Amino acid sequence: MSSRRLKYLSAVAKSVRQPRYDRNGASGIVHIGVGAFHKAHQAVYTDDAMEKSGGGWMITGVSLRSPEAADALNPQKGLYTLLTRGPEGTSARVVGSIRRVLVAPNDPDLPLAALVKAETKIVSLTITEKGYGLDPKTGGLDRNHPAIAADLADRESIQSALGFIVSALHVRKAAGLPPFTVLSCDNLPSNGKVLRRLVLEFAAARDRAIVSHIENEVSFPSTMVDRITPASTDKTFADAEALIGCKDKAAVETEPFSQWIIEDDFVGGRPDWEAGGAVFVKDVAPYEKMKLRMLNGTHSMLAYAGFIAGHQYVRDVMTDIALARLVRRHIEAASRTLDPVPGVDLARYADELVERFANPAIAHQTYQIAMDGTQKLPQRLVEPAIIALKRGLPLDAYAFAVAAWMRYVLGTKESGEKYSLRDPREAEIAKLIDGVSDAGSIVDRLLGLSGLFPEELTGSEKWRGAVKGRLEMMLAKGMRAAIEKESAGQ
Ligand code: CS2
Repeated sequence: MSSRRLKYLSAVAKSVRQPRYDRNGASGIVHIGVGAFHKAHQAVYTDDAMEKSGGGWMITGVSLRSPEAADALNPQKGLYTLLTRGPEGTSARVVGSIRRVLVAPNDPDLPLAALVKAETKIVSLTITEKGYGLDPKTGGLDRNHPAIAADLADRESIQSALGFIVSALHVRKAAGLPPFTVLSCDNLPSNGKVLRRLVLEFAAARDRAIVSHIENEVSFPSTMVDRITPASTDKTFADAEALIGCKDKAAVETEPFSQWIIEDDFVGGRPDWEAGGAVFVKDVAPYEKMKLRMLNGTHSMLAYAGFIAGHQYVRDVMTDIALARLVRRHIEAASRTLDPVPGVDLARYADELVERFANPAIAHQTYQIAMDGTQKLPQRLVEPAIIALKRGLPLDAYAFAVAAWMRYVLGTKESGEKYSLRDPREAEIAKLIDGVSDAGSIVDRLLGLSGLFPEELTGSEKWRGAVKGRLEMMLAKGMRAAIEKESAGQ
């Protein structure tokens, strides 16, 4: 194909949905972490909001590390294609809500300048679990987090998301400008409350004068975000070009389902995100727990077991009859740890999850989901396992999932091929299990990984035995046999 690169809407095929609102208006949002998920989720809701109710909410993106998003989006004036892939085919639309992306390591003054502009009303984040610097042991700030440690050691340094937020709030206050709302869009429980706590602790350590201002004037609504979004591939770019008629190096692909539940607590106003289907509630917690335990917990289980069993994609897992049965079991076990979720029929939600995982048009890698396990396990598997233990519910689903994680962190496939865990605690884990090969010792050592498994679990013989038995099977007979055995027990 010899089409031109996406830059002007005039070059986009007329049949493709594209923004008609004024893209030159104010940028009410600064978003930190412009990855595929943001482009398939919040940016789309914002596109819908501006389409329906007008502008002023253009997004200025900030990348804390990689220039990749800026390199793809900036030459396209922020425009990109969203491909929605369902069993019935792929559709495309061009999203216009992102104006440009600033790369913090190139010049931290630029993101800071965007954050302190009067027109900035919301600072939102998708920086993944590990970006927050949450110490799992204390629930407070991890002062060894590299970017946070750098920012705390030197007041001139701004490397972490917390550093940008606190510095910007300080400058705004000094200039007599109102603060902004800080909106976490990551898969952490009570993400707004956690972020508030971390911001306050960071501010107390670096800039005490700003603490009471943050306490009294800044809001941190919690949100539940959901849309399965695999990393873009060459096929994403090729399909986008075929559908819109321009080359697009920033295209993303996603599933038809999308959900966003938000606490309505915005200090400087917000876009009409309801236009895209966002739901505003008083308390997001029940929805977050539902999603983290039923969707993400099952995702983690199927990613570890599936990866070791040789499944590259989630959709392959779902055609493996025995493993698909364990997916069902996990979803149902997780649902039994929940209190009622207002307006949600959990049985229907469970059916929908199975359908979403099985979507044959989405190539979602098990290896992608497997990354950062130490950051994901607490809210996805550990919390519901503790509830199950307390309530006398079966532990099988969680014990199998955690055993699969323990098998995964050995870092070697059954063929002997090595892989990287892509986990911030990878080196620590390798050291911890160095030289041990029997299931009992591996379980003991990994259960002792600081901060990950609380006393309720490490002190339970029942839990330890349930995990050990499964890991033993995985090591002695292989993951396939372990899956078959587990599934036959159902
Ligand atoms: C996945 C999530 O990579 C992962 O850990 O479980 O990214 C999942 O796809 C999203 O939370 C779905 O909303």
